[in-house]
Amino acid sequence: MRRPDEVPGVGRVLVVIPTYNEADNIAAIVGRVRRAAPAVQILIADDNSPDGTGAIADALADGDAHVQVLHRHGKEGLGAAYLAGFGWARERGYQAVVEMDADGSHAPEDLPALLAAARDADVVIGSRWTSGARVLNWPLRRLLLSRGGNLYARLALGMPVSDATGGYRVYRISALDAIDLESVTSQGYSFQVELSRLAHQAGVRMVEVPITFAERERGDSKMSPRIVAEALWRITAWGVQDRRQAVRRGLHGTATGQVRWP
Ligand SMILES: Nc1nc2c(ncn2[C@@H]2O[C@H](COP(=O)(O)OP(=O)(O)OP(=O)(O)O)[C@@H](O)[C@H]2O)c(=O)[nH]1
Ligand SMILES: [Mg+2]
Repeated sequence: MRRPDEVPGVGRVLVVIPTYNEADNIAAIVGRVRRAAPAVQILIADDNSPDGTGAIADALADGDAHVQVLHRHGKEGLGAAYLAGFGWARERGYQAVVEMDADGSHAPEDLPALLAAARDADVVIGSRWTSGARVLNWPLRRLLLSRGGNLYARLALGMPVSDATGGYRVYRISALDAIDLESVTSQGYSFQVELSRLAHQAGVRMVEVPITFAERERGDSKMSPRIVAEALWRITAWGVQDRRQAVRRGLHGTATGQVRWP
């Protein structure tokens, strides 16, 4: 018989929600996740937000056994918060983790579709740029940044992923085990690109599912020119590295690894 805290075909799932100053959003997003996917557990990974998000998270956890909080010392970026959340999930025997923003941009109502896709995949990317997806209320400059960033990532890294920068994803723990997470150095958006690249190179099964993405309504974005610059130089450096490796492989006549892509 199926246990009530297991997602069919996937197992125990932990939704990791990183937060920095999301006091206006965290209760609403947790409530929506609980309604949309009652079987999952939620971990709020808060970087000691000055606006008191951590205390609100504690109150939510006190009232609901499906909610837990990871208090971190200070702001270290999205990537570090996710890596800590992934480690937390692995230590506690979860079979899959979900990445989700706290600001409502990632609709919890799309989560059942992502989890259904995870039955036959190791990584599910909630995509803004695949057929059937919708992007609501985004200003033109953000649309252009996302489209341009994804085009550049695809060209530089040769990944068949339409939304490599997107942060609404399901990872099976077995897929994370196949990736050298110790090598991950990204802090901002490039964290998503770096994980896409490593998953692609590891040959795990990746699929994209269309999502409805909405601009945040409350609170401040943590997007900054520094985060964009980090993504740009890292993608460029990875592209150069991949090409050098391909040339070396060609010189030594080594066969390339097989990548499964349903
Ligand atoms: N723990 C932690 N969470 C962070 C940090 N930076 C951002 N976040 C969270 O990561 C998620 C995404 O951040 P956003 O500011 O929404 O960034 P974004 O979605 O790329 O930008 P917008 O589209 O402008 O909202 C949110 O839940 C943030 O609270 C950080 O340094 N530490
Ligand atoms: Mg956001």
